[in-house]
Amino acid sequence: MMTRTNWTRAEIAALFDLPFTELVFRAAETHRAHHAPGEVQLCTLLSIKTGGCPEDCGYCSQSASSNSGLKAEKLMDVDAVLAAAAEAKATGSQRFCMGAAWREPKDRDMGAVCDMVAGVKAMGLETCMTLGMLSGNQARQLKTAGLDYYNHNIDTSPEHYGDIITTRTFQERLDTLEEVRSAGMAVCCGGIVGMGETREDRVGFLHALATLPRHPESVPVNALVPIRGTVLGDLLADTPMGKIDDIEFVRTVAIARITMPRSMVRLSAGRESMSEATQALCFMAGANSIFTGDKLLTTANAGDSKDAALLAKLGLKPMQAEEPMRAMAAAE
Ligand code: SAM
Ligand code: DTB
Ligand code: SF4
Repeated sequence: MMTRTNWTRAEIAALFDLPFTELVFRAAETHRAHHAPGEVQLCTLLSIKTGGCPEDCGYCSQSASSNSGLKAEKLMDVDAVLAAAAEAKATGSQRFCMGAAWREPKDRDMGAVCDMVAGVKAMGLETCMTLGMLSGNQARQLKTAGLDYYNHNIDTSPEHYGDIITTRTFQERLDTLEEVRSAGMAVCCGGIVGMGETREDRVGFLHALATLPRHPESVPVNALVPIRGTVLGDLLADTPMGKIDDIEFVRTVAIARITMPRSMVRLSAGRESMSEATQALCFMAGANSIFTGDKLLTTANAGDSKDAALLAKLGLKPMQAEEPMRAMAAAE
């Protein structure tokens, strides 16, 4: 059966309005129809170029316009990246995601970045990068080097986007996603909840993802990690903006699962401060991927031993490698 890409905002809003148990039940049914429900994909993140970013994303510690106190660093050496990937492989990770605090890569950095991709791929890990905007030529270079996935988040609804980021537009995000698709790579695209958005924004965010010409193969759903010195971190600490409600977060995960049935839905940033019970509800509602390891890009993550204990408690097993091209075919 073809995967639907013609969801309406009204349909998504109606899903949000369902009684919670009914919504989670429907999401769990969808999950079972398309995935092995007892398996969770493990992904590891590495910041290959930290800080000093010219973009002004209101949530991000790496923006040069934040006062997070993070020191800008140079692009890591290829060998150091490969050493981190080998460690991730040894701890059972399936995918290695490399992130750079760039608006877009400079052509002079592409050689090193492509060597990282080729080296990580040769270890038998799935490769993912997030480097900001890409030209068609850069996307093709990454594909040739062996890049399986490109992460580029739309972050929030088109209407809310300008309140969070002013240095680029929502449309520019979509343009890069198209270049990634044209180059033949799989797409990882999601966003953040808990940035002071309304429920209507959460509807608009999921609607934008679920009506892309092809659903992203991976959909990371992040809960804002509040970082002092960032616009949103300070707002959360100093005003009544408040953290996202756990139940509303689970609803968002459930609707991502229902509207994008074949995608991997990743419970991403924000897990560190989430209770085990909330995480368990997310898995029940169809989340089937997490970031493991002690660190995300610049902030703490739950950590391997905590995660292993949680998965054991819930009887969930790490997923075995999924062939990206098969995932892409399945998403059609
Ligand atoms: N510079 C690239 C870009 O923006 O596409 C890649 C790195 S960026 C840090 C990757 C994603 O991490 C962002 O799009 C955002 O969704 C997420 N992220 C960053 N800071 C976060 C925070 N404090 N809380 C939750 N998610 C965050
Ligand atoms: C995504 O959606 N979340 C990850 C990954 N893609 C690159 C990043 C989360 C970053 C959390 C804040 C930090 O550690 O700086
Ligand atoms: Fe730069 Fe990405 Fe952070 Fe935005 S989210 S400031 S583009 S590193």
